[in-house]
Amino acid sequence: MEDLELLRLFKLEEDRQNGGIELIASENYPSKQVRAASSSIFMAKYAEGYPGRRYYGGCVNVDSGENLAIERAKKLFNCKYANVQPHSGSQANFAAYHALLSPGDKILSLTLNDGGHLTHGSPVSFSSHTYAFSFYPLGDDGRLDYEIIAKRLEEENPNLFLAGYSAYPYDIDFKRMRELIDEHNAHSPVHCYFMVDMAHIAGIVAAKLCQNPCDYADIVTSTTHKTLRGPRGGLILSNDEALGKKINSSIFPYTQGGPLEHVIASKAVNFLEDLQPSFVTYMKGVLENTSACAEELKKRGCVVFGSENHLFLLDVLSSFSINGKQAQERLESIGITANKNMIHGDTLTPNLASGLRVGFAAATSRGCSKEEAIKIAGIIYEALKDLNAPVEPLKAAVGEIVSGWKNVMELEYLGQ
Ligand code: DSN
Repeated sequence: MEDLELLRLFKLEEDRQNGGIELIASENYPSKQVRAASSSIFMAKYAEGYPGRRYYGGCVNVDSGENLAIERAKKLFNCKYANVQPHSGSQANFAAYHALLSPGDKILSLTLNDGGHLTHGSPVSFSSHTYAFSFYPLGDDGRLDYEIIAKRLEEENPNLFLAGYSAYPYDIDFKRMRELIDEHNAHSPVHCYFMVDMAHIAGIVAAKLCQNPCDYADIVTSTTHKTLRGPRGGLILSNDEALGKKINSSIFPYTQGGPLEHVIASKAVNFLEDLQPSFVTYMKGVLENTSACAEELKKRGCVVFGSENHLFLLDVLSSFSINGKQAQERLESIGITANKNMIHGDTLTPNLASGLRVGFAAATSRGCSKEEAIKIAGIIYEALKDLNAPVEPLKAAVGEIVSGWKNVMELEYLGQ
């Protein structure tokens, strides 16, 4: 028997994804091979524990699958330890905090309105209930200010310094951060660990197009579905193998039960994909498209933050006298998906926000070219400059662009 209700929803979602331009910076499309692994027979296996040390029999094949994922992750990020079991980035962060800290310990993270994540100390997340968060702001120009970070380290004496962000459109100098923390630790009464949540930029790191935080941080967490182009899931990396043991027990048995071995197999396929030279070409395309779209909007007089990575923030309040919610809804009405976002110094609430976050990881996976990224900037500009202008010509322009793109269900493994 087929579940017709769900099949209908899957088809509608396929049509929605194929018919529109996806610019949400955290989204992407996995290849057919990545999707196939995540619906493989590994789904039917319980495997609490780690390869060679399971609480169940019959784990011989999933052990090999998980070992493949671990070894490929270590190679991709040039590190000594990898845990591929976290179900999500939030669970990876939860386990990383637990491996390094005790409840009540202090974490210094980026001011949330400047682009942090819920698990980086939001009042509505477990993180702020378990640990004592204090924050460092961005500088006046909306960029990380390493002098401010040094000053906040001295003021707070945290147990953990956290870098890595959800809406930061510039390069990050992890090496400089390591130096600041080492200088601080040389005289501080409290040892400060360095953690990086690289979920957004993991693909750029994998392609070696920016600094690798694994070279500098004690612990690095990530998701696997954003710029990496893998299945939804989490990942923890380190170069400290002793710390690796603590991370393992923080994931299982502390926060998770049975690992999702089918998703882990899918991560393994994706890591191999990301080790191919074609992934570097893809990631260069993402960076080029993001920057081409941002530059075109700037040429038209818009206020734009970035783009030095896979995303930029468009200040829609200054550029068009509208808020981020209005911009998001207007673009959705013509087939472009992006999300409202706070910008540095925002005067609006998070539900409205002054900015729009725009990224090209997903569109580039479907074949978006630099010329098309520039055309997309033009469509965004026309759509937002007059919210009452008819949608039909804009929808038609979106339709024309995506008609030449790959089908989201037919994307091939990047090694082919
Ligand atoms: N929800 C993700 C994002 O959109 O950036 C972060 O986890």
